[in-house]
Amino acid sequence: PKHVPPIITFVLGGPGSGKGTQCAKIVENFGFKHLSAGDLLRREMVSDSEYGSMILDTIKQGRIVPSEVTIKLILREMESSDNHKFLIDGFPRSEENRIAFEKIIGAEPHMVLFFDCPEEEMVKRVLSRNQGRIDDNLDTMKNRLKVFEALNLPVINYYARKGKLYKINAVGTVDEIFEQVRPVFEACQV
Ligand code: UP5
Ligand code: MG
Repeated sequence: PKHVPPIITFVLGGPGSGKGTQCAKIVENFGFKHLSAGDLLRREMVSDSEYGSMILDTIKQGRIVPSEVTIKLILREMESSDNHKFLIDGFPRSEENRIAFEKIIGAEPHMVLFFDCPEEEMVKRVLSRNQGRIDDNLDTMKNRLKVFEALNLPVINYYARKGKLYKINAVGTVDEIFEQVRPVFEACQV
């Protein structure tokens, strides 16, 4: 029901750190609604949207789409969902994203997961994914890593200072990593 305040978990980590893969397992086990900001942008890009070409150019360069566009897509999904527990994957990517979102929602996330993965492992995963993503090439990947470090790490540090950050070692098999994620959700009473 709409009157229940949303429970929001942000899922952060570098490009190819395994956010999407782990979110699928969290959904299976803990019944959240998964919203990948990147997936929402890619879907908007191929729809007839006025933002289509801007999103394409931005993703190709590994840069960040303006907050108002991404937030609009996320809010649309939250409002049309009958779930009130949301995993927001790959957002906020910058302090500007974070501040804009928290202002609109009027609340902070309950917790923030951070998948910590070495760069060389992320590069290896992204370049071997082979799903036709326009940003899965070495040139764009270099930029995605730079943008992650410069703009997303400050968000991660912000939530660490607030005591909301759960850092997960993102190296290992999918199941090994999920065994670090599971207790975080088991301990959180929502
Ligand atoms: N894989 C997963 N786990 C593995 C493991 N434990 N061992 C070995 N392999 C593993 O995984 C990546 C690949 O690795 C897959 O092939 C997987 O099978 C394998 P995945 O789960 O997809 O990782 P994820 O972290 O989700 O990687 P993704 O590439 O989606 O991360 P990005 O953050 O780069 O991509 P996103 O889709 O979030 O954003 C794309 C672009 O959209 C951004 O660069 C930006 O331009 C734009 N964007 C915005 O502008 N604003 C936003 O808010 C969001 C996105
Ligand atoms: Mg993803």
